[in-house]
Amino acid sequence: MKDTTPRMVFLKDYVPPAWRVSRVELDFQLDPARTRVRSRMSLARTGAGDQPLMLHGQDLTLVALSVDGRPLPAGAWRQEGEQLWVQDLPDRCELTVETEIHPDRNTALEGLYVSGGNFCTQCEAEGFRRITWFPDRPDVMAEYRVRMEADKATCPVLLSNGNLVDSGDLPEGRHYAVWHDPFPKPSYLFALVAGDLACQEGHFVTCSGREVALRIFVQHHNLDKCDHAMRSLIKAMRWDEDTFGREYDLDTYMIVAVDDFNMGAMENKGLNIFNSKYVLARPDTATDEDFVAIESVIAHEYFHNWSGNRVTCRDWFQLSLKEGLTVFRDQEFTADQSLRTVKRIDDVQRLRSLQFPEDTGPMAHPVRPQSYMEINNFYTMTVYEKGAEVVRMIQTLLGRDLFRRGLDLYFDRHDGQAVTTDDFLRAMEDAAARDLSRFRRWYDQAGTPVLNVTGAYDAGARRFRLTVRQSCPPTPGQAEKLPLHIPLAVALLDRAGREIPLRLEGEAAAGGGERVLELTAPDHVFVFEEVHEPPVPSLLRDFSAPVTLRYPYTDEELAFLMAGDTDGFNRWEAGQQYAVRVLLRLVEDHQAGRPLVMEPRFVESVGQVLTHTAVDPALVAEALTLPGESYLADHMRVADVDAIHTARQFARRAMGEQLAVRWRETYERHSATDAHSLEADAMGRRRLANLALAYLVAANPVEGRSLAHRQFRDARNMSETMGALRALMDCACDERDAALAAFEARWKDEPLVLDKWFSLQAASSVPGALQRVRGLMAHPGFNMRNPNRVRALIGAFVTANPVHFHAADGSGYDFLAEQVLSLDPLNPQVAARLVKALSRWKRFDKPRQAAMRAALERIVETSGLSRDVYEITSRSLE
Ligand code: B3K
Ligand code: ZN
Repeated sequence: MKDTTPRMVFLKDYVPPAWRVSRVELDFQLDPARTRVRSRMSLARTGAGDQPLMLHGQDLTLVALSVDGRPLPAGAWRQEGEQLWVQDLPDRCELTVETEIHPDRNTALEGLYVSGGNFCTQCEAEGFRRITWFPDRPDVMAEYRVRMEADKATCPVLLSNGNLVDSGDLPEGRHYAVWHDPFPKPSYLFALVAGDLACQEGHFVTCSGREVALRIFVQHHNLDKCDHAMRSLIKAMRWDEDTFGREYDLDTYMIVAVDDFNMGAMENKGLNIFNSKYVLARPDTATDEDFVAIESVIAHEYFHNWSGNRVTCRDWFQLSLKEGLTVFRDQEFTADQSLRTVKRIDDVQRLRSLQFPEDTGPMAHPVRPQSYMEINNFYTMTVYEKGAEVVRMIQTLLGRDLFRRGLDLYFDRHDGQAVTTDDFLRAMEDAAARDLSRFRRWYDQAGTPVLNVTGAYDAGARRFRLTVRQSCPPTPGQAEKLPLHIPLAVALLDRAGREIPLRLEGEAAAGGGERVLELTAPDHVFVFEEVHEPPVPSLLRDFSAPVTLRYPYTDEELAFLMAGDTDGFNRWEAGQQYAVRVLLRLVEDHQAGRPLVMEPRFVESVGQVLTHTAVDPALVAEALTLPGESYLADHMRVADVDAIHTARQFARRAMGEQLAVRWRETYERHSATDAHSLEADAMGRRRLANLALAYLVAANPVEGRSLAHRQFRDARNMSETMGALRALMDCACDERDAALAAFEARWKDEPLVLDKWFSLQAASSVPGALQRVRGLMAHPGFNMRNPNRVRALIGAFVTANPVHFHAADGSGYDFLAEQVLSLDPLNPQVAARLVKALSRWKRFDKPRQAAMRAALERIVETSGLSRDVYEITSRSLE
């Protein structure tokens, strides 16, 4: 059992390791029920003194312990929970530990476990300690040699990090393989795979002419779904050379897809292990979003080879050092493969709908947290997505060239080391000769900063004054906030929508039309000269900082920006702000019992976007998608999920009805797109056609449904199938039931496809959602031990079905508490993710608050909770 005593780990308590491990030799006798692991570590004391050696271990049966070949006497070591202390060791020695583990009983999916009959591992963050006793911390980097033995019939494939150096047959149907990884690495990057897998081969020639063998391993029946992953990997490798000068370093690069996996994928050196969701795709099984997600995750894990593996983290507080930087890199990669503005919009939407809420909840933490109870709880949107925004701001402040120079210096200076976010910033400062001391606060301060901006035009002096005040709301443990260094990209637009050349007071001549203003103090006033007419400011262009910006635009100004801002991101942003306003007015009307009326000017603005054939279809689709229900809820003092749902549905219907002719034209124009092209343009057309279909269904249920039914029946790929199903999902009708039944019959043996079917139903707003979800838990395709299934069904219900999850009778909350408690003993990581859906209870009305609290209390009072669930639940109740 995992030790569940609450403990806190603090960044301020960091001490370097007292012992180094230069080499490890691991020997695995693989057996699902009982695996023997022998580990021989070459140890050296790092400093003076006689500090004992400390090893981590969890759920291990210790079989033997010896030093330099001699068994350790009983008094020379002691075990306290998950720590083992060895006293009086010579300054240099070889320590051998033998343990026994039970992969087939490992449902937590950390350490060595069995998935689909194959062995695989997951060691980040602290999973290696479930394999053997070891200083399981990222600043202990060692060279690994791994020997494994297994049954040849069930495990013909034996893999580990690095290069294969030996293999052969053994008596009794067993065989062995030996792998050596020449790059010293922390234990969290260790990986082992053994099983019966098929392999797709590819190859890559690096910029210096080295040949790299690429191998993707999957279960045999999935071999026809690997082409896209292979193409994505090759693209990513080329792109990282071209864009950041990063070359791959081993002779092979392997990816293994497994069905049971807690997260998306893992960047183990030379042997990535992936959730099969981010590898497998065929046009009939995967949507365009799936194809894009696969390309991006494959790239992300590949990019970690430099940002994470060659240069790694000193301790887990530095997690964003590798994650924020690597997310930034994968975002840039995707932007280069598609439409940059669309990618930026998608990323900002993700940040605002998932990270901003984190910043206002009980788990709010800085990009570099100062403490944790369970590190697995800190693989968060803040560490990943806000971390990426922080890196992006550095690029904005330094400019692309200096940023690139800074990155080169960082990789060069720290290759082979375990370092900190401060080291990263120092490399940037040194390369660019800039002082980023105030900027550093982004790493230490939690919360989403707010920029209150006002503008005043002085016609006589032809001046425009922009006043900017920054503030940041308090977060748990951080009542007072300091001003941050914020890049604010701005332009001033004249009546014709042109950028006015910018000249700040005191400057000799006007520069270009866009400027990055640097905020460092609580208040700033910027005076622009020679402004010949009252301008409309375009602020925070391309979302130049992860902040909330408030400017008192009129509706007319928003409509103007929506139609013609020269910054593509801000065109979308103006439309969103306008939509939020219109929808919140509808919410108020609904709450006050007034009849709902759609604002004609808004519909007109939307209609104009729809007629703009020159704009990319994907951008049109972005612009015409109304803000989501939870994003709207974040704009209310007390979230009213029912009123929001009603208002949004009303707006969709009104927009559908009033623009029906144009939706119809749009649908017809774009639904004829080449069915198999994965070019950005084709994907954009499909997205827009599906959006048009959804509006047509909202506007005219009878006609719309038959259109959707036809699309479902004639679908040429999964994007068309899902577009039709999504359009039907919120109406209780025969077409919906028939389509769901047909989908299930066709895909019941493809778990990843069936997940879509689970999610659609879990997120549907038609009455009886909870009953359906409960019913689906008994479906033969559902399995509580599989994280993808849990997320597809239970996860989708609690995150994507606000009306039913927040049902006034509290039934959704009771259901979640029940599921968390039954999942926690099996898989704490996944259980802890689910419980977060209850954490922002303060956002709701009193009766819901009480019901959510009661659910949290029921969880926290249960004995034997994992640290993962305990931390989130108890902090939510504070
Ligand atoms: N580094 C892994 C995440 C590990 C999560 C551990 N709970 C995947 C990634 O970010 O690339
Ligand atoms: Zn990552």
